[in-house]
Amino acid sequence: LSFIQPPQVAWASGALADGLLLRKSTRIEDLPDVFADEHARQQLVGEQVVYDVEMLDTSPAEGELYTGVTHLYPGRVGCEYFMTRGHFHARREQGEVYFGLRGTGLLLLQTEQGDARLEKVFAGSVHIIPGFTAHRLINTGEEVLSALAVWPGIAGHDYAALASGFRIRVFEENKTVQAKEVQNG
Ligand code: PAN
Ligand code: ZN
Repeated sequence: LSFIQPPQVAWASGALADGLLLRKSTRIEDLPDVFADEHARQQLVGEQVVYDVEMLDTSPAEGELYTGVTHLYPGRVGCEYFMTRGHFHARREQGEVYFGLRGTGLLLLQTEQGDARLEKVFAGSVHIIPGFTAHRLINTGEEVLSALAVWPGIAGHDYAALASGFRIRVFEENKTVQAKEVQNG
């Protein structure tokens, strides 16, 4: 018998290798109305990538799991740190696990009732995202923030439910990280 060579994640960089990868880049122009300062966002429109997601091309069938790495680049729109769009799962009850690989940032979690909290993300951090909980990564550091995620193939993404924004926004003010509660967006 021969031994199967599995896909690989390089822990230090988060780079995935083999396993029929899918890649998706999200740029500033793909994120209208996501940041508080829409005018500042429009000034940055160009080819700037905010984050890349690499995924293993595995089955979406019920019971199967997806594996992906998000690389969220350092940067700000106005004073607000670069972040992912963020979503609930279309199948609300489905959870997910994130593992911090490199860089520093925050994972913003928000329930359907609107209760929001922030977990620190760093190399080795483990984040249990329960069902019914929206999630967004925020890069508060000066390096790339990379996180490995595992989630159910049937979970799906619902971006519309939080189109008007999460309850917390994170800004750099006086060289420090400031999280602010916002009313609606
Ligand atoms: C992640 C996210 C990834 C990109 O794989 O999809 O970080 O964020 P957005 O999907 O919010 O743009 C995940 O949570 N999957 O379920
Ligand atoms: Zn998710």
